[in-house]
Amino acid sequence: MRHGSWSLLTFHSKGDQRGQLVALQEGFEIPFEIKRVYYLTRTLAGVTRGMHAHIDLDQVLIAVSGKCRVLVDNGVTRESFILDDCQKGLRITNLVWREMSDFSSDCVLLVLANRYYEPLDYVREYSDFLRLSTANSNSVG
Ligand code: T46
Repeated sequence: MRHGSWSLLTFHSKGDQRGQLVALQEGFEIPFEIKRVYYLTRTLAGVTRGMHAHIDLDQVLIAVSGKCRVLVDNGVTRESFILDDCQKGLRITNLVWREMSDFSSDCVLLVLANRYYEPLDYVREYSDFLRLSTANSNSVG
């Protein structure tokens, strides 16, 4: 049985008296090949984003400024994280339903992904997600 999974990563800061610097390298701090970087900014108050899962996508979400909430759900377990620290990244693997909400007005949510943008990789209906998640967990040993 294998369901989608997530984990919280911690990044070291190379800070000194001038300020902070966090470096992210493929294969070191980021445990996959980085094919795409995007960021969510200026999300309006009260808005919920996401509300989908991916069939084949590994991502790390980092609030480099401000904060937001990320709810993750693999069809069996759900967990809610407040991302408010640029030294923390939430890694989300395949077949995890995600909802991002409670964005502060200064929130910049940086996302690193292991694949190029592919609209067909999105699962936008929760019932489809549950069906795929169950089928996937039954098909692997
Ligand atoms: C995810 C969460 C965390 C592109 O053209 N290229 C891209 O790489 C992406 C990610 C999006 N887009 C276009 C597609 C839409 O027209 O940007 C527009 C907004 O995307 P979307 O509504 O999918 O954004 P969110 O905030 O709901 O979800 C995004 C990612 O799409 C998704 O993969 O995991 O952030």
